[in-house]
Amino acid sequence: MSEVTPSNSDGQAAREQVDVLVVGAGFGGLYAMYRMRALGLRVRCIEAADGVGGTWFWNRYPGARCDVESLDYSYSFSNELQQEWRWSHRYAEQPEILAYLNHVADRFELRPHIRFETRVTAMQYDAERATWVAYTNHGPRVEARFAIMASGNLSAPRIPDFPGIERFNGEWHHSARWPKDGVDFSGKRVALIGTGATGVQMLPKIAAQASMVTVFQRTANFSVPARNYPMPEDEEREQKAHYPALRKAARLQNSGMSRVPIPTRSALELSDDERLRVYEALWQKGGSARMMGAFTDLMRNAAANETLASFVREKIRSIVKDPAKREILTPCDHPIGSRRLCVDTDYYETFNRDNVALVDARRTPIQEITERGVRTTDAEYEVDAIAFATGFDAMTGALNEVSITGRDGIRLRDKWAAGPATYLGLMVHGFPNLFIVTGPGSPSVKANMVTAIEQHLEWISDCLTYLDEHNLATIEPTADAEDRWVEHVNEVANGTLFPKATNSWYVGANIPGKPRVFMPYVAGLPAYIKICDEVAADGYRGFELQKALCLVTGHS
Ligand code: FAD
Ligand code: N01
Repeated sequence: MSEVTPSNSDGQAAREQVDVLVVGAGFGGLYAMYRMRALGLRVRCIEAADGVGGTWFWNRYPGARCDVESLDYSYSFSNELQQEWRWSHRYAEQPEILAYLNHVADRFELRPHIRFETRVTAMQYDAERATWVAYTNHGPRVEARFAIMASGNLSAPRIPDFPGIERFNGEWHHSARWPKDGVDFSGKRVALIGTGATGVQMLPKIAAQASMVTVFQRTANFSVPARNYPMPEDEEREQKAHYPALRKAARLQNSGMSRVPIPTRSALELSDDERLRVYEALWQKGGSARMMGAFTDLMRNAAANETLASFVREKIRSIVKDPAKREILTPCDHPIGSRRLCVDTDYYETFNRDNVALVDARRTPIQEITERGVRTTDAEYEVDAIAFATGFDAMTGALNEVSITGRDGIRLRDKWAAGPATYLGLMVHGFPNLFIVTGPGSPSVKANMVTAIEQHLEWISDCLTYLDEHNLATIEPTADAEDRWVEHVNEVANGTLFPKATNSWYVGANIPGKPRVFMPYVAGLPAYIKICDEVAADGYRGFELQKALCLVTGHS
């Protein structure tokens, strides 16, 4: 499958030559291998974990599950796979999604391509040979014509730089590095730091076990109920009867989901009573995509958005009994949906338990971790364990953790010092033949990620076929195309309410010092797919295509 050249004095293989390097073996990396192999290319995947699954390998915290319905949050590329695989619930839990991804790796014989427990530490482009050289923390370096970064956009976990963590006497874990054997919180006092999508999933599970949970919340988020249920046979049968058509339909949806109706009217067209009935029905049905997709203008018009925001605030107030907790939990500083809308099971209800306390970490920020627990500006909270649900260096973290050097010695980290710049979220000027899956400037995190991942890898695979058919050696976006894409991404975002949340990870605000740039492309998946398809049909408009030494410029 690959050529390994032993060249060290101790006989250890020093260099492995393949056609395509894939970094990461999550949803993205697995499909990348499948597609590359289908093109007859030699592929090597490097994965830091000791198994496949990516997100679903690492995030083993209690309550972890998807919030896109599993019938949608799954691969579409094999009809046999989607017909045969059975999801137990509307939203599968982490172990089931991990089992699915293991099944995919086995079924399509992808494991032999993967080198596990190995981290890519640096990558360097050798322009003379038009080759990427990837250095790893052990084993041979990998040399490949093409590199696909399927390293994930929520895969670089982040613990805030609280001083003192090393002297804490209890145990502590980050949600995305949760122990495989789980954590027994029985009878323990637990601090839960962070109330994003992860924290809201964790809390009810931890509270059911621990003697006391103290939740540290900095920003109050909106959350809506999941209303998970065992998969009804008729629902599954119906989906499977029309699966190929439904998967196509998913790509015509901003959400990338087939099971969410496309909105047709403004929230402001309805009377207050009619609108409330719509929201109430959606609240009972559960799920965030249906809620945010109820009307055409929820993310475009502040008044429309406020109708939903006030509905959810009322729900929170009606559930949480303690007036002080209610006040702290009620979001008031951002439009609903402008930070990621959380999906929960009994999150707000859990604050009615006697063993759950809430600290407003905006009013009294966490200062340090002590031997005994967590100290804020006004108190020390003694605990036996700390659960960090403090998120990720999102979108750019995993890419910047690798020292990537492109043409003419440009380092990706330096190039992105003021914020990431890509063309289509897929490629970067100065970094030929390096593809990013769900990169900044792509819709990725604003859609069903599996749909977004499949679309990216199909585009990449078609692109490699084109290069081959036209005897082209390299592809790289022009500086101009990249600049215009970045402008377009910003322009689209500025036409929505997303930038109103100035403190979300969409703008990198959770990482001190990270440039505040809105990173996802929010025109919706169909608009994005249309642009990608047109670019390809137009001879890869905006890209420079190089044939051995002669340069062919795709017109733009
Ligand atoms: P990942 O799954 O993150 O995989 C990246 C892999 O690359 C990892 O295994 C990592 O170890 C490896 N890697 C990174 N850097 C290196 C390196 N330098 N060397 C070697 N290996 C490296 N999305 C949805 O659409 N719906 C959901 O319901 C949903 N739920 C989520 C729940 C959680 C808890 C989280 C954290 C995310 C969720 N997401 C969801 C987003 C999720 O990340 C994507 O859906 C999807 O799993 C991403 O797949 P990926 O292959 O692109 O990246
Ligand atoms: O991370 P987050 P996450 N002091 O960044 C807080 C996906 N996902 O792991 O909001 C105190 O959202 C921080 O506070 P603030 C999904 O895309 C999906 O929860 O910055 N608190 C916040 O409360 C999601 O959006 C699913 O003010 C501090 C929390 O930590 C993404 O992953 C499930 C702090 C981090 O929240 C990330 O979610 C889980 C400090 N110094 C995840 N620093 C599903 O689909 C940070 N915080 C179901």
